Amino acid sequence: MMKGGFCLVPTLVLLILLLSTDFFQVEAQSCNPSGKVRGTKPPPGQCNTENNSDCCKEGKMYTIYKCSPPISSQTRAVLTINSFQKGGDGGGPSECDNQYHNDDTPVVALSTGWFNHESRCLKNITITGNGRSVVAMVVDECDSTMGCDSDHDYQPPCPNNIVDASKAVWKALGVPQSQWGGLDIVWSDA
Ligand SMILES: *[C@@H]1O[C@H](CO)[C@@H](O)[C@H](O)[C@H]1NC(C)=O
Ligand SMILES: CC(=O)N[C@H]1CO[C@H](CO)[C@@H](O)[C@@H]1O
Repeated sequence: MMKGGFCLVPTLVLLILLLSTDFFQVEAQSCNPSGKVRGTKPPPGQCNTENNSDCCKEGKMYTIYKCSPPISSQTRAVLTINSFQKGGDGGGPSECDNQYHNDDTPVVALSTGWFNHESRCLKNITITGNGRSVVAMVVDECDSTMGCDSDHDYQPPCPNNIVDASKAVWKALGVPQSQWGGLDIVWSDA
């Protein structure tokens, strides 16, 4: 009896290992998660919920990434909204220049993989969505590798396919204000 029981466990472990190895081989060309962070409850006064910013939920696990999907001439992404002004929901000043930016200027933050260690800092990208295009400057990183801490205003880690844009970008694309928040777009280096 006991012998059979002992045998079953290693067999299952082996099976799971084989299955997960297969899975990672199939997914190898794309971008895999690098882990998870556990949400902590924002302290009072933290996490600016202006324009429906997401706040971390205590105990919830959030997936983190060090990479983003491969870049093409028309890279698909999700456009989100952020304030780059002092006191806005973007937390501290922008990583590229340590400055705040007026939300009436077209500026964006890119997910960590696309931000690519500041290599796109202060460069322009062309964003196409809603049938229009706009040129915007990259000023910040939308951090996919961490979140749910004071540096990130207790917001969850960024997904790895985000162009996080000031309201000027949304205006330029002609998206009605009631729909600002999540839009499928494509972007390319300008
Ligand atoms: C980016 O675009 C802005 C306005 O469209 C322009 O003033 C600026 O010179 C551009 N920057 C680069 C690096 O091309
Ligand atoms: C992030 C952002 O664009 N914030 C806006 C939220 O909504 C108010 C009211 O419409 C605007 O004044 C903020 O600029």
